[in-house]
Amino acid sequence: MRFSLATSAIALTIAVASCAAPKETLAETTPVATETVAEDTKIADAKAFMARAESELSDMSDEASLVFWNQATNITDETNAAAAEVGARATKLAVSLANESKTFNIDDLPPELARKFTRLRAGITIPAPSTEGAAEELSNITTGLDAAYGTGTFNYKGKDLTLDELSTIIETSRDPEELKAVWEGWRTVSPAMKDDYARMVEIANEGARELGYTSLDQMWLSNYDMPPEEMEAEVDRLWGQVEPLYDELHCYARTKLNAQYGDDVQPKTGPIRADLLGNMWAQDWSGIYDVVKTDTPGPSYNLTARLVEKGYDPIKMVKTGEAFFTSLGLAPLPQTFWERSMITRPADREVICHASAWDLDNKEDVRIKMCTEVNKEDFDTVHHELGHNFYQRAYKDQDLLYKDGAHDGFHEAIGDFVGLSITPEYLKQIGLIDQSEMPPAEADTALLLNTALTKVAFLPFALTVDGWRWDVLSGETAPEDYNDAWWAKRLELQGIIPPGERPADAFDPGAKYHIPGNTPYLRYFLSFVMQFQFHKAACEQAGWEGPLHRCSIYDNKEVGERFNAMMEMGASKPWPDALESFTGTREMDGSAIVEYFDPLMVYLKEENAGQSCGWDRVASE
Ligand code: X8Z
Ligand code: ZN
Repeated sequence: MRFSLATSAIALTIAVASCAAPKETLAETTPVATETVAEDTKIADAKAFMARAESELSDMSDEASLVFWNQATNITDETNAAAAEVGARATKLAVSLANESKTFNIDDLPPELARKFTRLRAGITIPAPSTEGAAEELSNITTGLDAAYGTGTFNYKGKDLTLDELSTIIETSRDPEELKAVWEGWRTVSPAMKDDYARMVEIANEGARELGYTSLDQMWLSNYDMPPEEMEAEVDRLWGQVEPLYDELHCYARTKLNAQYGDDVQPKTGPIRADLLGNMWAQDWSGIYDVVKTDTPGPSYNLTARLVEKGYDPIKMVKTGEAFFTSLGLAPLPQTFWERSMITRPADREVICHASAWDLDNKEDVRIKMCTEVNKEDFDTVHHELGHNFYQRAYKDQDLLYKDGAHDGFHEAIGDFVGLSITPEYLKQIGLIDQSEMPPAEADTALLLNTALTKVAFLPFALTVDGWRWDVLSGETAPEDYNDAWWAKRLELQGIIPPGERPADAFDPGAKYHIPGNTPYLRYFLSFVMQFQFHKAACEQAGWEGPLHRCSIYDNKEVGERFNAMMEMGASKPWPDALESFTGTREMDGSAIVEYFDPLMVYLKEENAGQSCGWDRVASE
């Protein structure tokens, strides 16, 4: 139904997830005998309404998906206008159906049907109110924000550089002046978005209120089969489990950066300078592996170099990703995937390069859109995106409103879970490294550090993005405080600061795709926790007894079967049911990621001994 990474115009995202209502509203009611006929009529009416709603939404989705695809893979005034037009119609349809659905009392319906009603009401990512012109204004804004991000460039040393080019500098340069210039440069793209963003928040909140939510953040948080406040408490609980790991990594990285750059650039104490972490948003620190690497021996090969040496091109990377999924017993991707996907950046037009996976017809027209380069990061991203496509394919026979992840974190976790099986043993099996290059056990710390720079460093970033956004959507943060609130969250959760004073008109959140693109971000936090839970469960199913980071489920059909059974459920059942079917537990749990990194944790604690770890979580003025 929706795209796994919804581009902004997809206000259509009707199907996104689960119950807005507290659980008891879903409880089965036993009709009293005398009321049976009336009850039966009510249920029959509700069924008829839902059948019509799903059919209309399906037609709209087919039409809109193609228009959005055409815009994302060829940004022009015409494709923007077409996307804005269909986006407005899609929002109107979704909102009017959600409002119409209120004439039915969910308490009167059997659970299977009730679930569809709650999904219909809570699942619109950016709702408009039914006021004349509101959906059009909203859709123009979201399309414009998306395009502004997608076409953004910064002129550095006389050349207009795209985000990929600027990102490469952030990853590879070790000159703090250059890093600062490029980091600040990319953030010149977003001040122009700020007023539109504030207006969008206003309209979308009116939309959320009309649908019965106090504000849009509450509506987003209503998609997890529990009341929003319980879900927020769940997030806090999970963060509590993994935060100690992040704190040690932060401390360790800061020491190494201090050794690299000196006290003037990166002091030994306090927060870390955001532009030194090897990534435009400091969300993935693996770019500075060479700066922070352990004193212990690491693997002798470098996966990026190895992919290049072995003659991989972007298509071969995607084929290799597909082969992993088929090794689990899943059917290969359809021929149309190869004909219709955008796998590299086209030279002749502007596109939205941020990777995404699409399902154009809710049946088999699955595609990815990536500007793939031959490196380790994109090898991982290929698996991530294919995870979305294989999930979409697995639930294609569900009813429209159940064609979705069990919750959005599941959708994000599928491909990454598979990616955790890209172990040295697996690389050997597919011929990327030789037996002689298999890293010995003593290389584990280095291997784990490399993975932690991607997986652990990310966790507080994900919380920053939606922590900031929830406060914006709830009205707690006013437009004039957008940027300060952003940096307050960055400091509190990630322990990072900008490389210099931020200009008065800065709108730094807008320089991250998912803000102008309106993709909720909590999903990635959940995914980064749950993918380790999936991995641990799968390794147990496979009878693996060694350390988790050495386990690969490649070629394991038994695991594949159980995995597919979970995926086939789509969103048809509350997510704990899906989780239980694959892992045997009904709770999200950070203990698997903690166990995975345990040997690294021991090392980091030793290395950090004597350092004054941590930072003041609130800025001192
Ligand atoms: O946006 C993505 C995917 C598409 S759903 C490439 N990710 C987040 C990001 O890039 O910020 C994957 C990890 C986090
Ligand atoms: Zn994704």
